[in-house]
Amino acid sequence: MAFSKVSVIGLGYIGLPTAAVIASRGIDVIGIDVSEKAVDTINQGKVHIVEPDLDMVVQAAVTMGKLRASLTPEPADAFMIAVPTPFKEGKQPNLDYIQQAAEAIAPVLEKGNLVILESTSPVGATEKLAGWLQAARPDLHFPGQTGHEADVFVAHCPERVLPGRVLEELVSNDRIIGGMSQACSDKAIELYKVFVRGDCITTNARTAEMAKLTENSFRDVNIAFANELSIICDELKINVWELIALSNRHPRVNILSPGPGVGGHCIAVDPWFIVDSAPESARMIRTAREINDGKPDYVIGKVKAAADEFKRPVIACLGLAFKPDIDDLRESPAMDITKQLANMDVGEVLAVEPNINKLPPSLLSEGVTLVNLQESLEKANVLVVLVDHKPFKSLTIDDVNTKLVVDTRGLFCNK
Ligand code: SAJ
Repeated sequence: MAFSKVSVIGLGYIGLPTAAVIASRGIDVIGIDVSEKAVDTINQGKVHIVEPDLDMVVQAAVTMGKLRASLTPEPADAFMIAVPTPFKEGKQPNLDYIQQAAEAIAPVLEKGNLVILESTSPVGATEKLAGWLQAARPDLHFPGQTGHEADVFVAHCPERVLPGRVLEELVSNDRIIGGMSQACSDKAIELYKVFVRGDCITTNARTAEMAKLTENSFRDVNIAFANELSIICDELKINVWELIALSNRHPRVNILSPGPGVGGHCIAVDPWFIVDSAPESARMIRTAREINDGKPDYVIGKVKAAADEFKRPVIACLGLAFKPDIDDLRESPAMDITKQLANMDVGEVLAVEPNINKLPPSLLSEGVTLVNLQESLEKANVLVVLVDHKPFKSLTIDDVNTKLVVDTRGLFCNK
């Protein structure tokens, strides 16, 4: 086998599943992370992130002796970098984690190795990665974008999996393989073929970087269109959900769903990488971001207006996660809205989140109380639907007809 040992740098929600899936194909995998806690947890066969079935796959791989975690890089045939690329002040991409990963693996690199950048990255990041590796290892030859013979192969292969379906999509999704030369792409395909059932399509590194950003921007722009429509429809007293359902009957129209804003770690971040690279030209992409980022304040305005109808309003926020049927509260517009409502003292704020057992400190400190759905129905005057979790879908109009409802997800649109 061409790859007998693979190293995955960054054991987060992409790196850990990738490491475990490759290990399950019989390859020795060493995962590297800067968090001692993550390393210890994984070496015990456990997981520190929530993703369906991940615990089983990690436990099996560790028990078989195929997966192990460490703080220190060691030699391997291939290195896959899956570290975060957040943005810094001014919405500029922060590549520090990629640089640190490059500096960590550089001392153990050997001729013939493959280095893959999986992290979502601004255009040009893979070239920078090769530059950092080159600076640390002047004895080795790294590829330039033009692609000449190199000792180490470098490619960008962006992750594209959906949180909640990671293990399935890791295997079934098509992969974009952006080698810094054809030889780099060929080498990277060999590795992905080990576990990917989807097609592996080759391009250059810059196009691969832009493709990932484009996918998430496409979704952001389309959600912004739906969110803008929802505001226009409020003004014109039209039910936006009915409107979208009618428009989507057209064979070439497919409008997404409005909501309380866009959450998660990707769609609300990645478009800014395009804006940062082409600030003059990326006008629609920037506006879409602004529309989606403005939606929580718009929802808060509606809730305040509803609460004003009551002397001592009790407001129940249904859902805190960033999308349905997950427990991830980070970067969630529902969290933001709930927190702000409590902070503004609009009334007593209750939260219903069936996927968690206790509230995060940021809501506890604002005096928010976690209740179940039934209790919220008994106590609240104002009901704010923020996430369309499965348990909420069984609610009927009769359950809520004594309350004012701010429904950001269209839960009651057909009822
Ligand atoms: N949302 C809406 N209306 C919609 C669809 C989504 O308001 O019609 C909101 C959701 O409620 C959520 C946010 O958008 O707050 C994002 O959710 P999502 O399920 O659309 O996407 P993510 O962030 O979980 O994962 C995305 C995926 N990208 C695309 O679907 C183009 C995933 O494939 C990427 O791998 C991931 O980003 C990533 O890591 O970049």
